[in-house]
Amino acid sequence: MAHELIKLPYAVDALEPHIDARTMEIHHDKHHAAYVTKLNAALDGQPALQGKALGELLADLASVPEAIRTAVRNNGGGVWNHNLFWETMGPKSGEPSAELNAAIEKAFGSLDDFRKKFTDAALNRFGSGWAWLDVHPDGSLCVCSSPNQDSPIMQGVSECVGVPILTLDVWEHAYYLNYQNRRPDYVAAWWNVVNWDRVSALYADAQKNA
Ligand code: MN3
Repeated sequence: MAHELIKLPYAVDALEPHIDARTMEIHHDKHHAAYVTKLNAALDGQPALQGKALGELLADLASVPEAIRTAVRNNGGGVWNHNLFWETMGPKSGEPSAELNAAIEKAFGSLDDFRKKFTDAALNRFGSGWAWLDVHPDGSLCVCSSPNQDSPIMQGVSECVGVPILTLDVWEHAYYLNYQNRRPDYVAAWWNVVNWDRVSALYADAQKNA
């Protein structure tokens, strides 16, 4: 069972002017596709691992043979993280559900305070990586960032562990064409395309599965 490149849930130009079509095209069709290809190459000849769902595989990297562990961590993380990234954006931003909003207020004080904290995590991530909003097993929320393609679902690897419900790619490939070195402008624009309906649904799921 090979892993597949998911389709974008909207047109490549749907997030304009905040994220331009050319960036979306290259990011999805080239960068994300390459992670899928390299993940499948790493798992070649490993039927037991190929049969696992990606999230399950990444949650238990210790069970992956050492010879391919780094390739699975980097490329599997690259596949999983981008899947969530595409899914939690959209042309219609909306607002958090009442339940999610209450959890945000409890953890951060207000939606604005949450935005500041998440933005800081995205801006302070040195080099390439991701910012995250995670749900802990007790339903509480936390914000963190990770380097490279690491993810909070990677137990024993990531410093921040939890169920991610929102993520932001801060690799330069995510913004360089339109924003060049201006990561703060990219992050500010990205808030306009956060798909709060989807993030709220993921929060509800994370509660159910806790
Ligand atoms: Mn990326």
